[in-house]
Formats: sequence, structure tokens, C-alpha cells
Amino acid sequence: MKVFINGKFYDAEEAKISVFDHGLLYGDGVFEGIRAYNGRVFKLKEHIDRLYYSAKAILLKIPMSPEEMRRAVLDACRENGFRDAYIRLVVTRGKGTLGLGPDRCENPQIIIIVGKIQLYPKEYYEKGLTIVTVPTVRNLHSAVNPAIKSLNYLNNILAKIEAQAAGVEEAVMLNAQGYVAECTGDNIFIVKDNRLLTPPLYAGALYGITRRVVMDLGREIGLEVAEVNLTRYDLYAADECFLTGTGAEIVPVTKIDLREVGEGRPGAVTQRLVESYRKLTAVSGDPIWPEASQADAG
Ligand code: PXG
Repeated sequence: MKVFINGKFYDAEEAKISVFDHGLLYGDGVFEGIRAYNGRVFKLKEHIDRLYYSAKAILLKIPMSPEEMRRAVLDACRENGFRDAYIRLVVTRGKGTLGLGPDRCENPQIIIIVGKIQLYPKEYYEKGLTIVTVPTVRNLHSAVNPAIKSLNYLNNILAKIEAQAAGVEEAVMLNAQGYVAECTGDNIFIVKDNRLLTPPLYAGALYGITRRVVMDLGREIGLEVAEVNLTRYDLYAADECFLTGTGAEIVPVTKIDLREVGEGRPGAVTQRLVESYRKLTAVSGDPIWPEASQADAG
């Protein structure tokens, strides 16, 4: 595996950054998780735009243009030769002093790791996931806005620990008002009376790229799609529920806080969306290799 750091490729064992990097010392940095399917990087522009907005929000100037970043991601994919991949793009504040001051960090570090995707077990998609609401409240948008995909994921990690302690894989996080925000690494949707509902972003959710695609696909199949505040009760009374994310894609949820969702198995609308999403990811995205040589790319 070759890792991109600031324009050069390193073997995985040689890919290192300083222990004085504020990304490590303070979680001061931003990241993206992107996927490539069948030789194409899915929604690359959207991920790069979100990375630059996250960086702007934390006053981190990325020393590379978005177009250069787009090309660097494609280069990193080619360098590793994967047609299907999980791409982790990280920008840290860089090496500084042992004080908080970001002004002492001179060079942001740009890291691109291209790995194999760790797919969720098939069983989750066939039988659905069991999830629970957890005590850790989602970060306030007036503190560090959850829309910023920062390197500080402790809020989500605590929720994940609480879910695992309850014997399940994923947690639903509520915001300080008690409304549903999102899961630890996924957005959440319900289907109710043929309406597709998801919390508004101000409820404390990431501007999920999969979320956006699924809302569009929902409209295409004739559903009414709305962003509304959801309570725990709305989750319990839903016909269907599913999570969306780059890694998980669309994963059905069949039990929440001991209550079965709908019939207790993945619903028909969820399954239609899963199919539409798979069709889309199979054919769209920025090609890693020039179109003509796609067939030889291995
Ligand atoms: N909410 C949060 C908090 C996320 O981190 C999503 C929603 C889904 O967004 P996209 O744009 O991917 O549809 C994410 C992103 C992991 C992992 O290992 C998952 C994410 C990020 C980092 C790691 O499961 N999901």
C-alpha cells in the first residue's frame, strides 16, 4: 500500500507524521471517507467540496486547490491499483508546539490513504441492524458544529462505546433537545406512510453525501421526501428505518431500543432504494484510469 503525504508516496510503514502534529495533539484537522466502485470514485467533487468547507469552518487553509486535491485522490487510487477502494483523506493543522495555538503550526499535512473496503457483514443487509439510543448527546451546533467533519470524533466514539456495551453495533444520537440527530458514522431515515423522513441538518447531523443521494433517489421513485425533527417515538412508530453512509451505503434497521421496526424485517422502500443506490454507484463517478484503458486496468 502506498500512502500519499504532501505530494509524495510512501510505503505504509514509512508513512509517518510528527508526534507534534496538532491533528494528533488536539484532533485539529478535517477528513473525508470516500469510496471507489469499479474504477470510479463516487461523488468525488462532493467529498472534496465538503473537505474544503470543513477546513474553512476551522480556519485551516489547505495548501492545495480543490482541483489539485481531486487529481491527488485519483493519483493515489492509480498508485494503489484498486478498482474498489475506501479512500481516507486527512488534512491536519500540522506540526506545532505543545500549546494550543494553531498559529504555531506552519504546514498542514495532507494525507491520502487508499485501502480495501471493510464491508459490513451481509447479514446486516439481509436481516437489518439493531440499534439503540444512547446517553451521550450529539455535539451542539453552536459549539463544534457536527457539520464539520473534524478529526475530533470523541462525541461519536463515546456513543459507539455505549452502543457496543448494549450489545449492538450502532447508536442513535439525540441532540440536546431530545430530537434525533444521526448515528455515529451514518445519517438516519425513516419511512412513514410513503414519506421519506430524515432529521434536518440543524438537528446535529453531518451533511451526508449518501443522505443527499438517497433523498434524490426517494423523489425519483415517487416518495415525498422531507427533513423534519424526529423524536424517539417517531423511530418506534416508523414503517421502515435505515442508515446511510459512504461505508455502510444503505443499511436497514429492524430494531430500535427493543422495539421492532415495522414488520421487523427490511422494508420494501428500503430495498428499492438499496437497488437504486447500487445501480448508481456501479456506473457513476470520476474514472481512475482513462476511459479507453479501463478494461486493461486490472
Ligand atoms: N454522519 C457522520 C457523523 C459521519 O461521520 C456520515 C454521517 C455519512 O456521511 P456520508 O457523506 O459518508 O454519506 C458520516 C460519514 C466508519 C466511518 O468507519 C464512517 C464515516 C466517517 C468515518 C468513518 O464507519 N461516515
